Amino acid sequence: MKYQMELNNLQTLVSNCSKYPFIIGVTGGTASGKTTVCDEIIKRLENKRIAIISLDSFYRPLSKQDQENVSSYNFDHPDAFDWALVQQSLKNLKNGLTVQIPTYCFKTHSRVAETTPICNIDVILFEGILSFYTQDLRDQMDMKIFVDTDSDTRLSRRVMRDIAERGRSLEGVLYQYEKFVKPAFDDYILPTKKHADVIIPRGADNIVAIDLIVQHIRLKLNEKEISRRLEGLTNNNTSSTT
Ligand code: UZR
Ligand code: MG
Repeated sequence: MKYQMELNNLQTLVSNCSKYPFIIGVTGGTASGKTTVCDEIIKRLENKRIAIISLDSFYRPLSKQDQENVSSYNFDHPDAFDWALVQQSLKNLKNGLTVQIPTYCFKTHSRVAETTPICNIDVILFEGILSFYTQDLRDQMDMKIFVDTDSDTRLSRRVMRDIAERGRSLEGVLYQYEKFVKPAFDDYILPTKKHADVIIPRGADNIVAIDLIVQHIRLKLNEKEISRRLEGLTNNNTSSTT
């Protein structure tokens, strides 16, 4: 009897702990360090059931006409993303379902046949320049992080990265930045900062902020574990008393 009461109390205590994945949205301007922040979080958690999902995977495939004029296509505008698919994917993940993440190819500007299945995950880091863009997406997130890195730093990183990794010219990178990247940051990305729970100044250099975030995630994972064990206890108890 006493055992049952204690069990009921504990159950009430953790009833708000979701058995489903803890979803963390990570946003910020281009080259702010979103991916690095995610990597640093994963490194500290030593928990294998963590996945990073990138909004880049949900770019819309380009039409033939857009492919022909690809230099004037705006990849930083919200219209470039398949919001219906990304919203449905995050909703399904939140409900514990297996989701196939599309693979977008930046060479052909299309989706390739191969997808990445995500299932049995405790923590999902959903990162991208517009990952807080819709209310629907924000509603699925348990924590929202805005990586706030100085715009000069971001531009210089973007220049280095696009030249080294994406085979672009300096002129090309600066043209794209002025024409698309910067206006999209001002019009669509910066306004989503108000939705953040945590704003990280200096991005991945901010070890204190990353450690604090990791502590919070650990707490949530512990609560989830307690919830799981309690459920096991309850099930055992029910089956042994019936
Ligand atoms: P982040 N992007 C590329 O240019 N090529 C790729 O293969 C992947 C992304 C660009 C994208 C956007 N726009 O400006 C930016 N384009 O990277 C978003 N074209 O990614 O937040 O990591 O900078
Ligand atoms: Mg990135």
